[in-house]
Amino acid sequence: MNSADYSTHGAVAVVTLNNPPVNGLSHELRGAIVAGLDQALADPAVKAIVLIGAGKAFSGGADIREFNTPKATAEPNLGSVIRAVERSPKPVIAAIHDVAMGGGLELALGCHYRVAAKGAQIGFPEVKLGILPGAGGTQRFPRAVGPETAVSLIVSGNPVPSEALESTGLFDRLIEGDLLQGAIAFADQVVDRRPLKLVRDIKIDYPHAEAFFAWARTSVGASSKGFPAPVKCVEAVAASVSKPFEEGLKLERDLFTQLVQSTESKALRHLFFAERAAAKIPDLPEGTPTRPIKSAAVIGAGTMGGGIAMNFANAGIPITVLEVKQEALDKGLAAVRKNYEGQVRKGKLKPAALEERMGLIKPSLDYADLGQADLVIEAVFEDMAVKEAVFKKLDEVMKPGAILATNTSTLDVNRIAGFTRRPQDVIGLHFFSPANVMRLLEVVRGKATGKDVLATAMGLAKKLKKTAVVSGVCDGFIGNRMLGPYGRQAGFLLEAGALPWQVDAALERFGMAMGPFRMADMAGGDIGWAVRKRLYVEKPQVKFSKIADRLCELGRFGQKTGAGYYRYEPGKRDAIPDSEVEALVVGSSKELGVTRRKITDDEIVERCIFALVNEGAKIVDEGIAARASDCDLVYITGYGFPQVRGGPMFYASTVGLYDVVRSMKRFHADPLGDPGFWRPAELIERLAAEGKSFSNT
Ligand code: T1G
Repeated sequence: MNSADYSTHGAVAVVTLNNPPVNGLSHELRGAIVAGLDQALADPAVKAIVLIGAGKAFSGGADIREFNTPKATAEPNLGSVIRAVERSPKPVIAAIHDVAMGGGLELALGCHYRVAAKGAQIGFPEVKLGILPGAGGTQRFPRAVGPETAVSLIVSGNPVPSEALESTGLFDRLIEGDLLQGAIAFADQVVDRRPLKLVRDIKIDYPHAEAFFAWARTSVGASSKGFPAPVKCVEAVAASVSKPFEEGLKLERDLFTQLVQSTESKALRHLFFAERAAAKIPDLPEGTPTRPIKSAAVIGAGTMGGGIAMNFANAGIPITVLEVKQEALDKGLAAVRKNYEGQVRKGKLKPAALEERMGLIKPSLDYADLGQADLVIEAVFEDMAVKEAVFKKLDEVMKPGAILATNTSTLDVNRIAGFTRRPQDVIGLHFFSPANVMRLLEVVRGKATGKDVLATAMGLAKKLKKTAVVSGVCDGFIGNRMLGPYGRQAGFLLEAGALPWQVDAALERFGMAMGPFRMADMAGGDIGWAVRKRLYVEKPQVKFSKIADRLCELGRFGQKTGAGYYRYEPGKRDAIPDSEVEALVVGSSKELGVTRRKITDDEIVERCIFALVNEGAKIVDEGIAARASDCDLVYITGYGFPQVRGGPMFYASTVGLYDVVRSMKRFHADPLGDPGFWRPAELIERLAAEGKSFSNT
């Protein structure tokens, strides 16, 4: 493994890339490819060479496991391998199946010929890692497919199937049937063709270059705010038209070096690994048996229930939706259909697919209809008494071995499991609204949850195309628990001297998709009010600004009531600063005897973001989250934290934990509304003292 196998078929040598799982171009594999080439060149009986991939890919690109290690650039680096291929006096044919991405596609572009099976994913995902193709892809790909197609694929980072590029010069043939046999037959046909043509020697004749690249720079720049890589991709591709190949290659290398050292790229690469790490559960061995999920059910056809049902229908899993009243059921299914119709209008869904998916969603008013489902998800009102009634009923009707999941966003999953005689089958599947859009799924593991149930939930998440993060049981799990101190600190800032629109603007300039007060108005102030009322009883030591309650007492729940922290014109969602709220805020400070002071945007960002970080560290300390990067993933995929900052914990590491702790101590001396708020988490203090960052956890 992590090598290249060599064989000959008549006059054709075959070098097979073999580095599971996707033939990442590791240092060992790169050396093995060159060795295979040399062996073929040294054999006079060999007239042509085929490069092909073992397993499920030609190559998924550079081996990401070597990132940030010396091996990534050790010779032969990918550029050297590609030059060795180009300098071969015997034709080299790339035979592509399943995946040719990133460096894998760059390797293929260095070959004299390329043949492919239909359906192979062809693309350059580098931009999603905050970099650009760094082994000649920005110079060779435009020469093979034209500048416009090259800009589209390199800037988007999304792969296309090989047949979509059939009309370009990328492939010399699409092979039906056995790829290897087809490639060998093709090699036999071209074995004597001379001179050997190289993609790098193609001169691009593109009269629209100036206009196209001016447009591309403007439009890509506008749509990639905060992400430096896409615009640099355009620059590199432009050079393939305006400069000789070697000069273009040098520009690509310079741009790659700038990007790979950028904080944005380090953040995006951190998230790439975080997403994969989250799937690894320390005490859940690979290959833990799972239960088949051939059918599902959801209790409740409200916004959440309907969105959840869509996830299953989108994945082709039939799902029964149960309500207590026909009217609620009809309303819920109508909302689902309306959602799909919107996707059809936008061209994101074919009309036939709409009916197919609606056909997978079966409405019901009778629990007996659920009995044979493999999984049921409760998505009813967030009240423990209601959950108790539902789970006792589910315990009666669901077949043995069915998984009983709750979509609760904060309530104790252990208590819910206790309402049944099968706590090992109970788990939390916390979807985020709108459930058919938001990628995050918090998988809440109860103390009794079976390992097979957990493994099944993780596999289901992948099938539903969700980013699953495992959480232990605590109030708010990971995301909402971190949101608590963040919102409390924002409230205290209002009493100290800030206004809602200043706090929101500061955090949105930092990169948050939505500031805390606009978010509260969107979610509905009454939701938070109910949680605070529960906490006033259960956790009286947790202090809150009274401003939120004051607004709720006035019936100002946000968008749903036309006024909250902001006011809203009828039918509009634009948040308009409101002098009534300003008067209420200033009045609150006066009542508290607080002399309002100027609050800078920096202080707003530090106090709110470090509040997230401190709670995240406590969550890791308590083992609720397995690692700090899980907290990052939750905040990026569920709460609109800016990707280019890598998540709250990664951001704190880039600031430096020593400085974060110093800021926390400064805030502790001026705690605003809660003297106990700024006690640094043990994990942060320990890492800061050791000069470490969260990536060491
Ligand atoms: N190297 C090593 N391992 C990789 C890998 C790679 N490039 N890509 C995926 N894996 C692992 C992944 O971690 C997982 O491992 C397993 O393969 C299955 O992945 C110079 C510098 C290729 C389309 O960014 O897009 O080339 O968790 O579940 O759904 O210009 O993986 O099972 O242990 O995603 O079938 C550019 C990223 C690198 C490719 C397959 N390449 N990967 O999807 O499987 S930069 C990428 C993907 C570069 C050059 C630059 C997908 C896939 P495990 P999976 P999949």
